[in-house]
Amino acid sequence: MKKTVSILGVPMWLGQTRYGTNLAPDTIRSTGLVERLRGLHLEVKDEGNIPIDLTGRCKRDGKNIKNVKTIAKCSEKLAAKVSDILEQQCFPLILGGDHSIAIGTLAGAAKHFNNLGVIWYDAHADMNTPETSPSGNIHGMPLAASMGLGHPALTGIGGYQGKIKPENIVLIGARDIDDGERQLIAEKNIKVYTTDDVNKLGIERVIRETIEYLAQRCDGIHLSFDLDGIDPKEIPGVGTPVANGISYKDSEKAVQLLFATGRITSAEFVEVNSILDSDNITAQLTTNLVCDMFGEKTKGKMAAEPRRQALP
Ligand code: Z70
Ligand code: MN
Ligand code: MN
Ligand code: MN
Repeated sequence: MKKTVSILGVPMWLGQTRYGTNLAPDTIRSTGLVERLRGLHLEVKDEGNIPIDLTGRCKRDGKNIKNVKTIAKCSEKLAAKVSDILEQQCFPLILGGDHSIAIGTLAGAAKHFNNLGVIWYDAHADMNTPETSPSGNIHGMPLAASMGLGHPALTGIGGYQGKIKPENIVLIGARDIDDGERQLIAEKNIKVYTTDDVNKLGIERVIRETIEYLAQRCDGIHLSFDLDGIDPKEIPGVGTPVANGISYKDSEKAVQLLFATGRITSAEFVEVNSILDSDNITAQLTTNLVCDMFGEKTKGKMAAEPRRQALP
């Protein structure tokens, strides 16, 4: 069966403080994403953007958490939409927006699986709670919220708690981890590959180990790709650049290898900031990355019909 790719934009920026991530879904589209995916003989449906209500915007709704009501509202809409897309047997391709949107994506996706695995490709762990967060920014909290930790308005999205089990998470590229996050990672024994690990082991091995690790339990895998996982020298348009990132070349290889396993059931690309970007280069590279994921540079056929292949 040929799967339809359903593109959904989430123009959210209130998970952090820099305006501009809200523009990314459309700037990414403007670089020709839909046309290129169709060029790979994929069925593509552009579902447009989730409407975001900015009228209720407030700075701090509670203790050390910003814009929680607006983000919770958006997350509910997104969760329902992602769930619909999966119900229709389509592949959700979500374009952020800041990383707070993962709360909604995961709430919508996880209920379709017994054990949804998550690959968190990011410079950050995004595992803070209002108690541990240095910023109160919700884009630093989505993975904790998805595990059931943090503000109840976020952990309860979709009407259930604990979407993702800690043993079904792999972090790749993490290199700016806060104390509270470090504690949580140790306590829950969460698997982490830093950039140094990637450089030492090679990206092929990291991806092979990741899939082997998750495939023990998981019946679906979501790829949550924060562009700041890539080195900021190559990806200028992100709000929180962190040095010593994974190279674009390795990242491209990573998404190709992951998708080629046939086990990735949804994906999101987040944190592109079109105001901080320079000449849309980050939006353009994001489009390239998405197209590479679907096999643009490998085998055209693999894109339409991902097969389970042995990894190198
Ligand atoms: C920090 C916080 C973060 C993304 C920055 C930063 C979190 N750990 N996440 N950029 N995508 O404020 O919680
Ligand atoms: Mn992130
Ligand atoms: Mn990040
Ligand atoms: Mn930090």
